Amino acid sequence: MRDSEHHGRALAARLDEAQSTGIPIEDSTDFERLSLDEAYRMQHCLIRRRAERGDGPVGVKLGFTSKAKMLQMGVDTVIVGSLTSSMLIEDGGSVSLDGFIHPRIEPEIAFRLGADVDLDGDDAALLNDIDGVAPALEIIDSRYAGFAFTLSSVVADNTSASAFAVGPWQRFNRDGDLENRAVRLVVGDTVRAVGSTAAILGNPSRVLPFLLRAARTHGFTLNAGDVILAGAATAATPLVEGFAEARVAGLGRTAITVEGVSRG
Ligand code: 0L1
Ligand code: MG
Repeated sequence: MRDSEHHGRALAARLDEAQSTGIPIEDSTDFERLSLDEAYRMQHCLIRRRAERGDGPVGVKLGFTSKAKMLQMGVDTVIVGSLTSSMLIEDGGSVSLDGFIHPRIEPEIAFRLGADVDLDGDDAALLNDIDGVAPALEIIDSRYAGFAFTLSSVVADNTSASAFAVGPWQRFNRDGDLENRAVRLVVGDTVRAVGSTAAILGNPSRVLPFLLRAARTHGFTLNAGDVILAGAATAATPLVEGFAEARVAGLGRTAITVEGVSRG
């Protein structure tokens, strides 16, 4: 095995260990030094490790899809992470804080793929392959101490992906209007954020061409049945014990119960 490959695998193992033990990585310098290509390769390595223990991929997520977050991070690119089966919380189900480091939650729009995607298709191809849309919640949990990351380190850390819930699917109408739907996030029985789907690149459907390009460039596959989390419609807020709900006008809601005590 080449030295660089060995080093990459060792770094992926550190991220995997931080996720499974709940002990954050204090010194993330090695992850910050990665190029974007190396960071995506590390993310794929991390996902292969999960798949080897039966936690296979079930979709993808996009991050930095709001202009506000791009500006905050000083980046002009969306990032892509992988969703795996153990991250899925059943709609109406519960999750324990015990499994996280310093979790935050955000309201999202989810798309579902009705067919395997031809990555060589044109930008509209992916839009044609979407067969469902739903309100969603995403729990993000950086594996770095203090939630501190750079573009490369957060991509290596699977874009902080940690858990997600999806509400009832509705048929996706590609000409339907997902733009400017009111979004409300309740956490711990308090309304924590209100916003609009317009925060997601002006319209959540606009993330799809970005995803197709990122899939081509960075080696993602997009398969029938996959969930696509399009990005957050409001800022993320700390996850606390109690109830959490995302409600999207005209789309419905998804809710989960949060139990236990955070380790963070
Ligand atoms: O889902 C997201 O928008 C998160 C992207 C990664 C940055 C973060 O952890 O806040
Ligand atoms: Mg998100």
